[in-house]
Amino acid sequence: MSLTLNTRVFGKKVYSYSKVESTNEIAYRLAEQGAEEGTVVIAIEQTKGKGRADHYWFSPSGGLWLSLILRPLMVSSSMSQLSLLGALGITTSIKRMFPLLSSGIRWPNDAVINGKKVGGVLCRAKNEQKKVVFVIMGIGVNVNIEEFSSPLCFTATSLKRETECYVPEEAFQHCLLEELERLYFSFLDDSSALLEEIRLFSSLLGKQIKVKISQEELTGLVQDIDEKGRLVLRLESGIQRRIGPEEGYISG
Ligand code: BT5
Repeated sequence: MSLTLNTRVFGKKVYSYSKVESTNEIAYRLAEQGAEEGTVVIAIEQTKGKGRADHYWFSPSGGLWLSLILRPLMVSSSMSQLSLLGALGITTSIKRMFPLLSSGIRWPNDAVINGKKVGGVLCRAKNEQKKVVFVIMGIGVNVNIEEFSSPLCFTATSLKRETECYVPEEAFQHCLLEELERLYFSFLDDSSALLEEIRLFSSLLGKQIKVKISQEELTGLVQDIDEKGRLVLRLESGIQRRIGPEEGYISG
């Protein structure tokens, strides 16, 4: 894999750190100061890596922890699909570098290999009058992490664990930025093309799952992911429910 970065805008400006609390926080501040679309903030280690809803994100050295500044011309309601786009970018990068690994997307923001989480996405937007001013797309990928302690050891994996080889981190980072740029501009151009690719890599389609929505837990069959990035679930009662990416998470 070449070390050249073949992108037009993503990663042309990179802020690199050895240790930070969270790359998302730094990227947010830079975006407020006017940093351009495609600017990347990357760190070897995060001490307060964040997941959704203030979940923690385990981010020791050996992983790829980066945040990308986006300035899409879109209404804030379309922004929910960007987490899926990020998860798809992780998945297609894994496919490009390791075609034999069976990686997929687990709605709404996970990249998985054989059911274990290898990467996650956290998007945070600044909106004004229902329009997006900027989005910070935070991406975490367990590249060369060798060990996870409990309870992560039951649910997480890394590229090194799956391939049993050291993975060149810079090559993976370039591949990821190239895939994210391709998907992002294709999405801005025609969101239906992105949806097709999301469906193709979705590990949940046709599966029986449990989704937690605040205090409620729903069980049903995943029928589709719709044009708004919502999970289309057929409940045991036969009723169909559409669940937005911010509304719930898979609990089983
Ligand atoms: C996510 O949240 O998956 C979003 C992860 C985004 C991380 C990136 S790293 C760069 C940028 N800076 C940040 O501070 N964040 C972003 P969520 O779907 O809520 O998943 C969080 C859950 O995943 C946790 O509650 C754990 O169960 C699990 N988890 C934590 N660390 C993990 C890891 N390294 N690998 C796999 N699973 C992990």
